[in-house]
Amino acid sequence: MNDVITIGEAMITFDPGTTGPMKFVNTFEKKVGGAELNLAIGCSRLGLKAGWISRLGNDEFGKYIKTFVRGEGIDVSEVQLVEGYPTSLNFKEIMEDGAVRTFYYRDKSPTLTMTEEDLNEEYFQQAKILHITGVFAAVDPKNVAILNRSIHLAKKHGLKISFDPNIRLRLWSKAEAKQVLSKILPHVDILLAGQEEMDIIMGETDPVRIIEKAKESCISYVAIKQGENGAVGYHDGKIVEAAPVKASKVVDTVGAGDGFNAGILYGFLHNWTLDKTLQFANTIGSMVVRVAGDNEGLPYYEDVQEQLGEKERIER
Ligand code: KDG
Repeated sequence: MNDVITIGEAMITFDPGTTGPMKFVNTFEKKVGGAELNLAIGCSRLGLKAGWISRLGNDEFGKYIKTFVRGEGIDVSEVQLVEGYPTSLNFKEIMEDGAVRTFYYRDKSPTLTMTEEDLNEEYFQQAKILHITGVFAAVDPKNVAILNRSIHLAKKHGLKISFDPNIRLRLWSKAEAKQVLSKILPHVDILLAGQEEMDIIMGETDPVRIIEKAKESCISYVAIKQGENGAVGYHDGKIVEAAPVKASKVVDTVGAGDGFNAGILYGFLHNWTLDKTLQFANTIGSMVVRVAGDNEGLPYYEDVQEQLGEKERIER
């Protein structure tokens, strides 16, 4: 049984060999990225069983990503390689101060070949949490029907629905994001979001107001990500403000939110207190930003224990 299943597109991520404007970068390192996939990797490294539903091009990059994901211990039984749709690409720009921009080549995404009928109901019967994000909806409007069907199957089989708006303004406008994502909110059990995203969807930036509105939508678990300022959570009638965990160095912030989400889902599945879960998730976020790449910095469970001082770190 999978603890967490997720649906989304992955891309070959080209990480710049040097900082500065992408147009002047001459060397790139081939890596893998994709918000939902990063979440699955984060969960798997922590020791959860994760499954990923996707389509990749039947090309060298698609084969590489599938092998890489399988190597992370993720269930790829619902990942297919398709003809005629090349695996998507993402070039990253990282400035000296850590500011990141992404340049997507994902107009003909292999996930365009997916329909809601492709979702395997049995897969949903064998899982505890369905994690979905706004990236998949933004890749193509027809993916909204796939997300809706996945929500239906998740509800039918008693899965909790975890949702991160993950609004990518390179893929759609604020108005489009609000229109689609506000309709997903009433189905959500676990909301994992940034304040700016909730401003777009709800018109609120204040965590307490966001939590109040989330409660109106019957969302029972909320974690508002505030990056270097920590996080605010809500569960069981309690609001908790979690102190920030300072990163020793910020190299690349991409993937930190996905790592945070993995930490929250881990704490949720282990019935941890909200305080403990938020601290765990914040710690993971601070570990991700120290490493270049969308998922290379996602820690294993024992790495987080060492970082939290719960386990001795032996260097040599
Ligand atoms: O959350 C990080 C992801 O956004 C990144 O790995 C790839 O930009 C990306 C996307 O759209 O999924």
